[in-house]
Amino acid sequence: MHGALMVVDMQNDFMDGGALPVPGSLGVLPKVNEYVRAFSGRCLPVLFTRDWHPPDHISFASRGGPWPPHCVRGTGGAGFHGLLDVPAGATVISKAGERDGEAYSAFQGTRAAETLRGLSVRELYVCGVATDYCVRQTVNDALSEGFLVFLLMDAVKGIDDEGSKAAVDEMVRNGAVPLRMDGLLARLG
Ligand code: VGL
Ligand code: ZN
Repeated sequence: MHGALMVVDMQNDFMDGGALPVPGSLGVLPKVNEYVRAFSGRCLPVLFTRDWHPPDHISFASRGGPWPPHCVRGTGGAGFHGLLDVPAGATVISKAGERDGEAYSAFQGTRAAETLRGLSVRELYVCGVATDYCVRQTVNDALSEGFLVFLLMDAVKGIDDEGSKAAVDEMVRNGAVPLRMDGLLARLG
């Protein structure tokens, strides 16, 4: 199985109580950890993405953007949640580090596609936050890059419920396959 897990933006600022909280994000954290263990326990690659903004990022309200300041590189808010299982040897993909550009997708301005191809990955399993922003754009770009993409429905959470439903519909229309833990375990064998 040439599959890899991509865990999107499980950072303090996106967790309940953070600067830009995804409501219910802490509720999916245990399931995210289960997926991490399912992959790392089988020596399959696990990649963690992180929003990694400069202090004056264009997406911040101070610059006319839609968001409060969040995930400023090097700050505690940008760190992975303390309960997130990050195995030794996992790959970290930092994104949206340019002052004047937004990048919701883990494939935008990063070496994610090259890294995955270098690992002979053909199937990408995606979980994390936020369904309606970074998960959505990451999945759509992964499909465009030619990966077979599975959306891990029991381990994603969005900022807005309606927006997240629309995002899931869009990802599935684009070719993403919705999957849950039982479906993954069946595929892993
Ligand atoms: C995200 C809003 C702003 C995300 C990142 O990770 O989905 N959302 N920056
Ligand atoms: Zn951001």
